[in-house]
Amino acid sequence: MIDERETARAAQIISGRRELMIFGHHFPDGDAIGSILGMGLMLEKAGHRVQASWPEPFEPPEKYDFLPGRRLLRRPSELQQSGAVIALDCANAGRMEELEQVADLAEGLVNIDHHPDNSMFGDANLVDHQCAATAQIIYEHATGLGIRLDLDSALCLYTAIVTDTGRFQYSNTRAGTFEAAAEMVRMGVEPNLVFANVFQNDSLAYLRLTGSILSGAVYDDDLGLVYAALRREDMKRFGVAMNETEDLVDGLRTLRAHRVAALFKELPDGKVRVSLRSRADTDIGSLARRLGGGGHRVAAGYTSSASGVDAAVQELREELGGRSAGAG
Ligand SMILES: [Mn+2]
Repeated sequence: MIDERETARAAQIISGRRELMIFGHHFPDGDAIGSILGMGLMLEKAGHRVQASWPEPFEPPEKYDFLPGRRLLRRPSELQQSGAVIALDCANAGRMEELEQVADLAEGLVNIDHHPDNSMFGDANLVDHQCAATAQIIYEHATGLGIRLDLDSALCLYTAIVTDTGRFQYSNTRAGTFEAAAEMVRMGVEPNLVFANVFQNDSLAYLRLTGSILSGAVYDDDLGLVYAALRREDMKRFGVAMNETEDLVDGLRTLRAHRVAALFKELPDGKVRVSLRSRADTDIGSLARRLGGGGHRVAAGYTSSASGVDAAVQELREELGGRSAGAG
């Protein structure tokens, strides 16, 4: 729950400044992008000049090209320092990477997020981990923030909610999530249009990459761990970019009786990014935090300090094996 005084404090920071910068996290997902664009449009309508960004690599995933408000987006290097910053979907200031410096110098910092481990780094913190998506917090507190939803911003926020709830299937989906979505549909958002753009928009190369990665999946019965690896040579062989692989881990989650699904991605610099998903009874958020990452109870990630995919797999096995099922 968010205290009204907190919303009032955020409203004061926002209403006092014409210039606003809205930042999301490294490798933004649908919630980060939808929230940035949706809130950006609402603030623009309220008379603000908005610049929106996220850390490099600044490559908006193509599947979100249908969302309005992309004119608000700036590369980090094109930003002009001005006014206050609103950080969206960031559990801590470090998630903004190089933009954290810009936020430090800003005339006020508003933190809007739904991660349970949010560090409350803002001058005002609208943090509610009961909300399925950051976009839902924006929706619920719009009036208090002095902004209003219209069809364009509703399309962005709806897309954010759909992606962060796994199309209303994950354990974060509550009645309030449907209520927010229902209001957006009432305003004219077409669920099928979002589906077609976000979930029926893969390239043939991506489809083939998925097949190849899934056919290499391994299941560890003792740990209930299903995992697969995406190596740099796979990306090159299939011609798929890193920003297309956000949902690849979901292909592993349909396996019967698994506890944890993990996708190990070799990054361009050779480090290994681990995306984790779990069933509701296994808290992988705290596991990811122990390994230097973060996230939610059932969806989290970290960048492994182990060298190479095999070592990263071993590291995760030890973490899962060393702690009993359902710990945390
Ligand atoms: Mn989110």
